[in-house]
Amino acid sequence: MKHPMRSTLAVAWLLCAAGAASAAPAAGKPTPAAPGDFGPPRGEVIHAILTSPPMVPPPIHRDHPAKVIVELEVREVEKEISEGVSYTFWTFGGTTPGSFIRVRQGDTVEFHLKNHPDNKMPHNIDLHGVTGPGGGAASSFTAPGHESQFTFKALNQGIYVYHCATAPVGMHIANGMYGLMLVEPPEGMKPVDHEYYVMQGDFYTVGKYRERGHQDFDMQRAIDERPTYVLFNGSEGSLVGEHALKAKVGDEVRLFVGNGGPNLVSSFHVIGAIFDRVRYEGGLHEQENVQTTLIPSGGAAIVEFHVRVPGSYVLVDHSIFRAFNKGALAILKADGAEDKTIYSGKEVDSVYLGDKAANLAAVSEARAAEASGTLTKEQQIKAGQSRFTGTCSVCHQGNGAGLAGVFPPLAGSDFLMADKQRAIGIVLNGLTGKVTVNGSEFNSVMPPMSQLNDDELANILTFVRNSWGNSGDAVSADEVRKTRAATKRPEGAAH
Ligand code: HEC
Ligand SMILES: [Cu+2]
Repeated sequence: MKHPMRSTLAVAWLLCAAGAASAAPAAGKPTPAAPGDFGPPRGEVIHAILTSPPMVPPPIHRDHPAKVIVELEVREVEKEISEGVSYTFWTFGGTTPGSFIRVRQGDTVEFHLKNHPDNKMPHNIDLHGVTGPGGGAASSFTAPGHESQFTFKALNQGIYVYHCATAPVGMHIANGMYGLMLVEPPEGMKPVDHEYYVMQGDFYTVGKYRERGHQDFDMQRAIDERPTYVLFNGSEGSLVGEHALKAKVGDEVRLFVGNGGPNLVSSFHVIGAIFDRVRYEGGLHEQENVQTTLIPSGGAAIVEFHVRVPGSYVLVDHSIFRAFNKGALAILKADGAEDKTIYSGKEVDSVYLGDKAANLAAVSEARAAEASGTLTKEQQIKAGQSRFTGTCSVCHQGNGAGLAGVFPPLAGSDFLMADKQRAIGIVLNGLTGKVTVNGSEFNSVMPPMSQLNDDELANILTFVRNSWGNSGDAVSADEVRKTRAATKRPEGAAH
């Protein structure tokens, strides 16, 4: 793991906070009463329930302001950011985004920030829902093995981001140190069928997208704002497959959607749904019938919609390369009866899910086998099949038959089987101009697929060369690597 310059830790941010504090109010002018100050806390002291994403703590049914104790522990943990790719996340509560905090407007919150003794870095917290310099940052600087405490009154209702603000601030946020705090209005929120917690973040690794193994944080990429990953809930797999959000037809769903950044603004969209209501920027105003809502870095929104037709709804950042090439994609799976009067049917999977719809177990198995030097052709075929879906199948079709006059067949293709080296080159670099496959001529364009990693491409071609009547030897990642290295590309287009 890389270490930041320890000597400058926290200095920049603390200076900032001190500057704000020294701006004294005009002498003699009384401070107007705060809107959400309902007096001193009453009743029993409450220990806040914190939840890991995508869960949200239960609604608060309380008619008075209380003293609420929040205990949040910072943990530096190694986790999977993508299949076969690990990353050292710095977290509030063990997850990225951090634990969800839910309090009532007017509550007095006694905040305890603990920094686990095994951690390497000091941390603190800036809660956007706090009124006061630094949002708590200046009072919560905590070394590993220590605990800080401060108290604030939750004056304003709304959905608020919190994040670490220890220098280098950008690095702490990029490593996953952000989360949401909901300050409920005194009367509570309208009940809905499901509440979920989703938060976007951008990540910067030394290796490229889906490059295997442990990946370090890349400071220069972060400064240049060129993320390797843009993710919901800190991992490509966090909200797909068995981890997809769930609902039933007829349900009303409320999503608390945050954006931790550190750099990007999110164009948050759910494919196939229209938001009935959006509390944009987390404020009090509502907009209705929204297709895409903008969520600033360090901001949040509350979106609500009804699920009326069963199937997969895809949550994306509609800056769409982020969804398909950097991971900003999550699924809400709705079960229930079809309503053909609203929508005639046909699953969205093949169009929008791409390889996220596939079972990744075969991919993990192949990766593990490759690492231990025991990879078999059968394992490559299975893993290749998962990646073929949504990558090649859009044109060559799921059964490899192609489309007469438009996309040549891969099934039983004499052209494909004649030259393995050429086939690797076609996938890496694309193909244009006349080709004759099984006696039929095609004259079209296949785009380059150089975004695929060496082993992904090797597995796909091994699958294709051993399916639908084809039979050939395996394609190795090494063969792909050599072909890639031998290809000249324009400056800046190097994959
Ligand atoms: C956007 C559509 C599209 C996608 C996606 C696509 N191809 Fe192609 N592919 C084509 C077209 C069109 C041609 C013929 C190009 C020409 O006419 O010069 C072709 C040709 C080929 C050929 C040589 C001809 C043959 O049928 O044997 C191979 C091999 C091939 N593609 C493999 C793949 C593989 C593997 C993938 C996925 C990694 C893939 N293609 C993804 C459109 C596509
Ligand atoms: Cu931190």
